[in-house]
Amino acid sequence: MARKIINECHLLPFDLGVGIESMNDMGDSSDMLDPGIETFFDSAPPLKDYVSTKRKVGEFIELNSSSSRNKTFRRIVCVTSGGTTVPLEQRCVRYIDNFSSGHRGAASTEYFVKAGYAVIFLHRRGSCQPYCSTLPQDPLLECFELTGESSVQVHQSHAEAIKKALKGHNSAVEQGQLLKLPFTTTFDYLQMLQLIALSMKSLGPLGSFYLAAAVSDFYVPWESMAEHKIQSTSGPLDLRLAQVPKMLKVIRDEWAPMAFCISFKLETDTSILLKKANMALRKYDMHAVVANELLTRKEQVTIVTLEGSTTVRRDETESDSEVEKPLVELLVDMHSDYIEESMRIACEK
Ligand code: PAZ
Repeated sequence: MARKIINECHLLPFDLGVGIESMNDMGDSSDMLDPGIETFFDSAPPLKDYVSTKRKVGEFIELNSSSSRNKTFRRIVCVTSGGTTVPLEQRCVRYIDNFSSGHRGAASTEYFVKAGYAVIFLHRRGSCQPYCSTLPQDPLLECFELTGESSVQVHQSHAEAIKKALKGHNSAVEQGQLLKLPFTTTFDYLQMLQLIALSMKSLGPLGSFYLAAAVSDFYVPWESMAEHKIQSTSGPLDLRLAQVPKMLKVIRDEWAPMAFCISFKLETDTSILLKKANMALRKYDMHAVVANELLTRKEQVTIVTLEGSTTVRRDETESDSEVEKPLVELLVDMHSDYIEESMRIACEK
């Protein structure tokens, strides 16, 4: 169980002026960005749903930080999940993909909601969804049966699983604790992450990032990308990929400097995993880096912090237990300590 009840954040000594108006006045942070980041955003095709996404995020934050809700503020975590794609053509037929089923992000979202958080679930379109892990693997149509000319019912053998999934999902949405936003490309993902982070800036330490998405390290800049389908008749394909600028440090330095930030490090070679996680922790000024190895990622992960590292494991005595349960519980406790410490410092000022 998470050590502290987290809805007890009554009036805080931070500026939580997160009305829709202030969301709209987020300012243009581009003058502060490093040139690689500026180039990336300048050349990216604009987000199709920018206006509605910004509105949804603003309303979600407003709902969960509104003092009209019994003068309590919910913590908000942005969980990123799934892999980003790198298109090779502007009218995309082919793309490079990053491995991630989205299970980590989807399962973690459920545990964050259970712990009282409001979750912005920024996920790869079509990847695993919260509350859906127990749904039958059968093709969709095999879950239902026709019971008349115009009536359909869930097949008895799947009824319990679907009822459980619906209950969990609907309750999270009705309580205003879940906002699902899909991305496909690295361009979409990073623009959405920026929008969300800037919107969460005013939450101070109550905001958090749990960055489990597998984000491409390389991309084809939009202006050097073929417009139409690349023709195989032109012979072998030479590709030059530019490096995707690292955005983790920008979240800490500019977009949402007070937010509690957790990133993930995936490796296939265990001998370099902890070293790489430690490097990321320091280089990007994360509060914690979750280190995981591809084959054992569902069994155990190691949380690396400046104070040391802790390995958490799935409870092997329970067949359906998930490593995300102890992982999220530990991170929730760390977030509680971080908020307490931030409040203490703010009160001393
Ligand atoms: O999505 P999934 O459950 O199949 O896998 C999760 C994961 C390995 C993508 C995630 O835990 C992770 O490490 N993400 C960051 C990957 C990276 O190093 O970029």
